[in-house]
Amino acid sequence: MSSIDEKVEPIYKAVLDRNPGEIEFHQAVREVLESLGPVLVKHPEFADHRIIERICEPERQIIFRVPWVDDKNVVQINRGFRVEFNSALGPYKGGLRFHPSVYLGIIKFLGFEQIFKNALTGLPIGGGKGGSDFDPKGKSDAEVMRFCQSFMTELYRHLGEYTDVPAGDIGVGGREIGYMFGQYKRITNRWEAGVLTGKGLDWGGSLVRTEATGYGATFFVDEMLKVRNESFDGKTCIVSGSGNVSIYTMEKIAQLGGKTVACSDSNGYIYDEKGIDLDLVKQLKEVERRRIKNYVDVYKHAKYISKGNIWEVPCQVAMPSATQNEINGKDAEMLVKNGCIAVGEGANMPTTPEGIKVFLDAKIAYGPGKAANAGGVATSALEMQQNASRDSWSFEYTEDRLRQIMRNIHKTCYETAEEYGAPGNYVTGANISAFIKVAQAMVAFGVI
Ligand code: NDP
Ligand code: 2IT
Repeated sequence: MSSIDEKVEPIYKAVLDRNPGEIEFHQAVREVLESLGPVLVKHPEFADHRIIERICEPERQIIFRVPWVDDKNVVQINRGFRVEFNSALGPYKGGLRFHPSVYLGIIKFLGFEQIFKNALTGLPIGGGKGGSDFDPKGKSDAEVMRFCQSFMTELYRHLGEYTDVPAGDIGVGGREIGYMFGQYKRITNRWEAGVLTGKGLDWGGSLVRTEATGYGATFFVDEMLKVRNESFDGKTCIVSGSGNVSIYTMEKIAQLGGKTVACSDSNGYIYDEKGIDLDLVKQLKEVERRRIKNYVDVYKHAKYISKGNIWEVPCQVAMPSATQNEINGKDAEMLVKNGCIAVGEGANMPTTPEGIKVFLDAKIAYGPGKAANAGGVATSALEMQQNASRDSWSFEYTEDRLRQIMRNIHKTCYETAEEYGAPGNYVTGANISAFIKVAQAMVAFGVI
């Protein structure tokens, strides 16, 4: 781990004391605070206004009971969260995660990251995140519907197109957004498109939103490669996960001439030296909701490695697209040793601090999540824009906007890193440029 400036250290200590046990939140805060020492030298007004202290404290945290009845008529109780972290730049914006590991510390790390990610998009969105410890795996469609309806029956009062606009994340896709939008509409008697993003195309959704995070992350890596006079053409790639972000990362990699040979789920990974057949992955995951191991039922030449470590597969480009802390220091060393030259994070905080250090020391192209995966939320903001004007844009136009946004994010991070004496360090570039944007708005608003 690198060090925190002595002026910032007491702020980090206070975060640890005030948020005991929330280790993922501590990790996310530390990574940003490590970049901020030089910012306070150039902008002493941020210290005078105690901007860092304020940014680390969510504006509002909502925790609620989510009771529902399963198919056996048994009452189940889950816990729901929405952390409305920062609204300096726009309404709270960020996804909902349904996964058994969810607790306040996970939602706070994600909400904190989201503030800076959203600032990088250049679009008017603040940062928030929510979710539940509900596990959608093995649940029937009717159970998922009843859960989503109960979740929204509490959450709706906190939402609104100018207040807080959720979307998907792990375990929340088009189906869940549909159930939640339906319940919001029923309770409020308002057809308010701008209250959720990731909607279906027939009822206010945007083309490209489904693809956006994966496409955007791949565009970001493409930009990093261009700086090095490289491209995806002919590169062997590894993409962890096999959900929304992973699938559309693999799709764009293929379109840009790369070959993905491995992807995974929480049980194991598949290796297909001929290149993953994406139509089959989509059929298994999006249509049939099955496991990635079922891939080898169709392709006998491919291998399924149960409980294996996907990062042991040699590659030139790695795109972690499953979950937090999926690449540790040893994995990072293995990747670098095996010839990996670029890492683009589709997932949020997938690399541990030790892993990040390995990538930065090796001077490979490393695109941190808050920059590389910002295409999803950026396209959510484009969906809000279409909803506000009751318009819908073509696929080509929307993808062009996304590509341009990712180029701009890359440029901003690259130039800010140079300006602050850390050329090529996209972590520094992303943290500093995003922080300054949010901080300037907060100074303008006074003490609120
Ligand atoms: P999905 O639910 O569609 O897919 C998640 C994938 O990751 C699945 O393959 C899942 O495997 C795997 N996974 C989830 N949790 C774990 C775990 N604890 N250990 C190992 N594998 C795990 O989610 P998304 O694709 O939407 O999200 C993936 C990542 O991208 C997350 O970090 C999310 O925060 C981030 N992200 C998502 C955006 C979006 O627009 N959806 C935008 C920006 C970032 P299994 O089925 O076995 O659980
Ligand atoms: O982590 C993320 O940026 C998301 N899950 C997408 C958030 C959004 O509002 O589209």
